[in-house]
Formats: sequence, structure tokens, C-alpha cells
Amino acid sequence: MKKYFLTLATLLTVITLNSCKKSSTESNSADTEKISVSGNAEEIKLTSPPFVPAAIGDRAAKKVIVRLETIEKTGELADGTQYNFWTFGGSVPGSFIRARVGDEVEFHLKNNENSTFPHNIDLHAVNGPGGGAEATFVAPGKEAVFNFKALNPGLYVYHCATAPVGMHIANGMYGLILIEPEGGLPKVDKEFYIMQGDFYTKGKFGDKGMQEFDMDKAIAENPEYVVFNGKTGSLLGEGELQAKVGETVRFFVGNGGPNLTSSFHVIGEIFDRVYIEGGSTINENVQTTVIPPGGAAIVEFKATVPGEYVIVDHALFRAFNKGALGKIKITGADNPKVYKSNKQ
Ligand SMILES: [Cu+2]
Repeated sequence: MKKYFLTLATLLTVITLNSCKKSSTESNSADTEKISVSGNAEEIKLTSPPFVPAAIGDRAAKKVIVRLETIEKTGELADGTQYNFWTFGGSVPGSFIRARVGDEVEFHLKNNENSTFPHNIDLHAVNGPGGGAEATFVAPGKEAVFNFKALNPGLYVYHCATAPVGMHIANGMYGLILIEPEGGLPKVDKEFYIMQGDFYTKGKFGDKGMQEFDMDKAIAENPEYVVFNGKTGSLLGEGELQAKVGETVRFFVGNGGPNLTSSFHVIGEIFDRVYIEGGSTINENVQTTVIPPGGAAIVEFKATVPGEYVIVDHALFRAFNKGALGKIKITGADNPKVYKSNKQ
């Protein structure tokens, strides 16, 4: 008798859930119609780091389509050191997404057919359960679609939220989505995309060959590598960022973590403006800005004196011993009124 009631209860639950599911899908599509903005849906272009898509400017809000694919691939964590990265769009950090407040986003998450694991995406720019994670959990070879309206301007982290979440993030599954405010961000001359992440390998920093993920080091929050844009030296040599004297430079900086908080700093520069935590408050004249895992900041400075400027996590053993070091080269005429070396 008891068993009968249990079975009946289960049956009723299933029926209720199914009808809920149906009605929520219906009401979703109704909401989508209601929040639809004018014009045809346009697929927006995404970029790999250190580049960002063109500024939105003052265009009206509209319906946009984003297509992102999760790809598991072997790449270099340092010269001669390989790692099996899990990525959004084939790069670490993942493709940069740029939209504006009021945009209605039709988001397609595809999981590459060669993937070993299911993945999903939690976009911090989303108002909704799991930031889209529940709606996008997707097996290899499949695609999931969900819709959201960008309600809050700011620079937001997105990341995989599939269990074990820490491990998916530690393997490189994070990136940035910028939601520009009404009228766009102020114009600047150069924009770049930089994202910090900590990596946990069985071998020590600098060990050559294929490196396995080390769960014990990850739990202990003791990374072998702390890097910008997925690789030691990604912003050095050919990857060095470039700007000219007189230009205003904007960095969209994120921290994927999964564990370490970044003390983001450019040696020899002062940030004229920092959009604190990627939000709407602007701080001025900042030396070092704190960026937590799952957080971001927009920093801006004017290039005034030529030279090579070193980009670091100012927890400096990470910069000089674990990889969190890049450069921006400023070229142009000397500016002795601002800086002059008297060294012979
Ligand atoms: Cu994942």
C-alpha cells in the first residue's frame, strides 16, 4: 500500500514537473517576444585574446546571436611544456564576447564532437539560474541554446560550471563578456584582453613534456603556473602588446582563477582610470588593482613615455617564478619633461 502511494506520488511529481517544464518553455518564448528589440538577429563576431571585438558605440539595443564551442585541445603552457586545455572557442581565456545593455542574446553553446566531457557555461552577465549553466549543460557533439537579456552593464567573467567545477576552470574554461553601457564606453586608441589563471601540474614549473592536472595541488591552492592568457610568455616576444606615445590604452582584465586573487599592476604606469570590479564605479590614479577569481576590471592609462612596461601580478613570485608576466611596448618620441634618465 505504502509502495503504491510512493509510486503514485512519483508519477504525480513527474507529471507536474513535465507540465511545469512545458509551461515554462511557453512562457519563456512569450517573454522572448516581449523583450525582443527591433531589427533582425545578427551573429556577433568574437575574438581570441589579446584582441577584443570593435566597440559597440551608440548603436541601439538589438537581438544578437552568440555561437561558442567548447573544445578540449593540447597546447603549450610554457615553451616545451604541454597541457590538455579545456577551452571556450579554442583559446585560454575563451573568446571575448561584446554586447550592450538591452541586447537580447540568443546564446548557442556547442560541445565539440571530439570532447571527452560534457560542459556548460555560467555567464556572470546573465540574470537567471546558474547564469545559463543549467540551460547549457551539453554532451560532446551536441548544442544547447538559451536566451537572455543583458540588463546590467559591466565586464563579466564566464566559466564552465560542470562538476568538478574547480577542475574545469583550472583546465582553462573561462573568458570575458563585456556589456557596454547605453552610448558605449568612452573612445580609446587601443584595447586589449588579458586574463589571469592558475594551473596545477603534476610536474614542477618548467618541466618539459605533457603535464597532467594535479587535484591535490589545486585543492591546496598551490599552483605551479600563474599565467596571463593561458601560457607563460603569451604577452612576451611576438605576443608583446604595442601602443604609441600619446595613445590611451584600455585593458579588459579578468581573473579565471580558480584560486588566486590577482594584484594587477603595470610597472612604470599608473592607471588613470579603473572600473573597479568591472562595474560602473571609476577609481582614478590607481597603482595596483585587486581582481578576485571570477572577477574583472577595466583599466586605462595614457602612454606618455616610450619604453617596455612589464605587466604583472604584483604578488611577484608569481610574476618572476610562475609566469604571470607580460609586456606592453610603447614606441614614440622621448618625453623628457615627464621622464628623463641621467645614466650615461
Ligand atoms: Cu567544462
